[in-house]
Amino acid sequence: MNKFFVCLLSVLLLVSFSLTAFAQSEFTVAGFDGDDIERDWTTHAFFSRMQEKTGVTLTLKQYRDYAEYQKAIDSMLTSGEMPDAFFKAELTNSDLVKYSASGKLIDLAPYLESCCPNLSALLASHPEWREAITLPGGVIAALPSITDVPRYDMLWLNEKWLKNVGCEMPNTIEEFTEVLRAFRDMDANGNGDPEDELPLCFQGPYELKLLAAAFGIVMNDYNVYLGSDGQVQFGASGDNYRKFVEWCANAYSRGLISRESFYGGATAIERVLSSASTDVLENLSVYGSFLAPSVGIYVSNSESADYSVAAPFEYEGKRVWRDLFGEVTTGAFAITSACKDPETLLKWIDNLYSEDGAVLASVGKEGSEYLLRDDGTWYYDTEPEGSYGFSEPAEISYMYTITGSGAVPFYEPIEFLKRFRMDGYVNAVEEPSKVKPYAISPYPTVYLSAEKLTEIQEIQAELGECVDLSLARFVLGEEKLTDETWAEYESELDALGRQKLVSFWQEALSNR
Ligand SMILES: [Ca+2]
Repeated sequence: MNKFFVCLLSVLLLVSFSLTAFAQSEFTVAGFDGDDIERDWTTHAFFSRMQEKTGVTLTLKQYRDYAEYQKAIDSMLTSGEMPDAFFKAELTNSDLVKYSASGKLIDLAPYLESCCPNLSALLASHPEWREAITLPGGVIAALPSITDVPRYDMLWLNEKWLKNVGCEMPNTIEEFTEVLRAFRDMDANGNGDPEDELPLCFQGPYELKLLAAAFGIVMNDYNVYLGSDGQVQFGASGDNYRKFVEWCANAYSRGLISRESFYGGATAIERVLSSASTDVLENLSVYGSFLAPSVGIYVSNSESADYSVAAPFEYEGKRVWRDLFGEVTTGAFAITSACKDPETLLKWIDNLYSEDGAVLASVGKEGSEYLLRDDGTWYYDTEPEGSYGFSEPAEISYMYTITGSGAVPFYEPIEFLKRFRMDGYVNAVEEPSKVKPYAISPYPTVYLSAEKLTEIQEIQAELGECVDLSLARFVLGEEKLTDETWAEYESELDALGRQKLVSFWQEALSNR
């Protein structure tokens, strides 16, 4: 062997050594995937498919108990026994503030452009998404779960009943009231008994407050919203809110709201069904309308096609509805200071911000879990090779995908999901899309320390309860709504710290 060759060989060896030294291919990753889902990360198809695709191997530590996981995060990030990264991380905004300040979670912002072209493109086209994941000071401590697939708690209406009683889809709260009356009086389900219809159902004051949108009010869990003038307002008081409460109390006293809406949801159908004979049960609808994030909460697959989402009702020329979750869920993927090669992990995760990767995460693999038609629509293969067959697409979700039970760091593939067509199934994107043009987030994402949050939660515990309990009492008629009782309600809010709560959220805006 001549000298030149030996030299060349050693240079090549050196190069390959340095490559293996820098490009790590094995990482430890911890995360949460709840116990409501039978899913084992260590044997799960998603991770092995990602390994085939990227050459990156993960040693996975899955937590199934949320409280245990939250404790584990704290002990991992304080004792120093850290994984390289957190996936389905469920890190709260307070966690992100705390652990990026202590240096345990690294700032991902400097890496995004070079390592995450898919995510960078999304953030460039949606500056508000970038803003939502950026901590004060410009740090990005974690990557988000992003979706513009609409996710709301919506008003579903039985269109079959609308036809039966000769009504159109209502556009205002007044028209809706007429529809509910017709449902109550006209044997809308056509079984000969005019007494077994439940015109409007929901689960408690929290869900009912969404309907305040029909009176122009959209507020967050603290009952506040950011007005167009930049001022934070308390939503559960004032004239419009009183009109809403009056409407509810009226509707309840006239039998338009089911009593069970305040006393546990499951009993509503049980009460009606207990009086019916079993052969009627199969095809008996009892729900005229309900507030719910998905139709399946109240009715079975065979009935679900009867229900449509109502567009928000028009009030003073405007339609609004609460965007419950927003498009960005923060804290879904983070890298710790223990990681020697953040670039490789970031390239791995960036796959999930592309359509291909997001489909693999949320639907599965073409030809295996789903099948494409020539026109681009797709459906679930309910009998994939080597399996016993699926009874529901939901089963596929547990076995081959990682969605559900916590936020996946990805960009949900909305265009792909719109092309789902399968007999007997509602397209989960199309129905909620009716609400999308009117959906607003009442208050933006802010990053607060745990101490700050505790401070406000003490006020919220009493004030929030006062709002919800008072609503329930007025609606159920336990407290008659008069000028006097309303004034008492308003002064109770003041006594419990309404102004302090509003000022707190006003100030929190300046920390963004
Ligand atoms: Ca009936």
